[in-house]
Amino acid sequence: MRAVDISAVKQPTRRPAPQNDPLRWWRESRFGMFIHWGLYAIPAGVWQGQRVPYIGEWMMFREKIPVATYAALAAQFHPRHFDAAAWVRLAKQAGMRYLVITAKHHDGFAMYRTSVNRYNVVDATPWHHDPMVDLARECRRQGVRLCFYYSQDLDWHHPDGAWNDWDYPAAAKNPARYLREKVKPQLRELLTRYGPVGMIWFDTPLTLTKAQSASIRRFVKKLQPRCLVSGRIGHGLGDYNLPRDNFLPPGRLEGDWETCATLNHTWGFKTHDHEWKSAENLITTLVDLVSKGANYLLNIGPDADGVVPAPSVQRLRAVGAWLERNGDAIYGTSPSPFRNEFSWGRITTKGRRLFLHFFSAPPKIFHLHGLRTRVRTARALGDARRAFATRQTTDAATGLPILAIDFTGLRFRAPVTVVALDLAAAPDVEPQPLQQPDATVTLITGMARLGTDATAPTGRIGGNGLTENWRSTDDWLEWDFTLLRPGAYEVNVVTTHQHLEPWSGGHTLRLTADGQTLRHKTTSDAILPSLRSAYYPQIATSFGRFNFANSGRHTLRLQATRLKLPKKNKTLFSDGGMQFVEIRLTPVS
Ligand code: FHN
Repeated sequence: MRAVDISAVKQPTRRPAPQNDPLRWWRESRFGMFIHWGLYAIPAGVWQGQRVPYIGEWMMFREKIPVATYAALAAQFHPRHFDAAAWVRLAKQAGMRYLVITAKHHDGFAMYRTSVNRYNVVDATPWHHDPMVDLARECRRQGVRLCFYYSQDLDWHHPDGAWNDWDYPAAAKNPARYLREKVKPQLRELLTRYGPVGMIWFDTPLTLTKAQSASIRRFVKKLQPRCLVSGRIGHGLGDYNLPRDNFLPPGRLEGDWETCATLNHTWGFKTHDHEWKSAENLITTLVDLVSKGANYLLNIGPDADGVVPAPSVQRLRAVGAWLERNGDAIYGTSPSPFRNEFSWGRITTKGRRLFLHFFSAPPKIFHLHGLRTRVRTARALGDARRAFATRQTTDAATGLPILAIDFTGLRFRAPVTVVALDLAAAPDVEPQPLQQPDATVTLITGMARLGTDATAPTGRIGGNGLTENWRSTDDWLEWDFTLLRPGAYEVNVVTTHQHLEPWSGGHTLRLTADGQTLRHKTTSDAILPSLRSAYYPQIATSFGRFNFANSGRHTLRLQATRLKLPKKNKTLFSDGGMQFVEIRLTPVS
């Protein structure tokens, strides 16, 4: 199956920060609504009586539907229940601060009035109506930023757009003409007819050159200088980064990120996709992403009548109810000062405030390792009357600062209870991996030193927190970490893969620490029960045990001695190298 390679997209690395930064509203928002709505909502995943696998909006491509046949769907598009005010209200109720709607998806059909051709919702449907006018008005009225999704490369309707080779011979395609005749004129319409646009959410850059992507970016900025450009403009030219769809990173990311995600599995409406993520899952995912420095752009796929599926509405309202109480720990926050996740939950910060997000009831005496800043008070969010007693000490053997909070009387409210710590200064933490109060140590890729036995490494530590292009046995990753308890530790290595790709295991890895060596092949021994595993299974391989005789600083190195790389160097979803995530050390009883 051909699918979309987002991993190949080079991402921007710069982080602009001036007061007047156009990214400011986006950083403060943290949570947005994605809407996939188009002609694909009519077949809704069923073509000629057959359920078509894969995401609904890819129907035309999957079935290689001729342009004329697909275009005929437009005659059926008459969404009697479309209600822009209700859609925007739903975004507000969910606590979402911006809205990104498909103005043109890969099928090439414009969901707004365009003068470029008649293949649009006003000219080609019996509805004869431009929903973007209503949405722009409602977004303005209700205080939500309006943004447009635009597929700038894949276009299965235009003869020069990418990836329709069943109607148009690939060799005859002229992408420059497609940009000139369709993309730019349509962007001009979007950026001049609907008032200020928060962002153009470009998607799936696969064939355009860097110069072409740059010219699209310039075009947008000339028309609306403050309009953002999503990372999927390609070639590192976006204003912020996007990982692959539904991706949750293993730890905090550097720079500005946004994960876009589905509520079930499809983006465009499908009648038979009923696997809805629970409200608990959505809330913890929001917390997880924000704590790691990423926005959460969560999708709804209204049906062809304009109705948002009831399970989506119900779940979004539940997220909104949680945000109503806990929004202070999400909006306008910065990511956790610690790079790693915690088994108990996540952390966000705002100035001198640290928010502890508990995913389950904390123990009566809760410990946090590595916070150097003095804590003044600890209070549950939404219940400021009770202050919890805190005590800060230093571990004599390692010098590690340890905070203890007495949570007697804390009422845990599922799925996430937030406790705010007011600090004497902005949080300052130990930067290296630390043994956690539950005695585990996790060594994530993002906290490693990259080195090589060759002159320069072939592999990289990717911006998304996984290894990239890991295809050399010369390269290694190394961590210094602090251990409080000497003893024997089980060692698990975690690798991953994209859900539509097979896992590539069978690499032989060597781990060395304290003069000991463990060598093993990556085998799928267990899939970690992690939020991350839903789309990117976190595959753990047991490597055996290390014995650490002393507490204090230790160093562990990982190096491949044999990599089992796929014959095809690059696949659509990965660069073909080993996708390493982390090493977990767990004390033996
Ligand atoms: O191919 C598209 C897909 O249909 C959907 O729009 C998602 C949303 O991020 N983007 C592409 C796949 O990554």
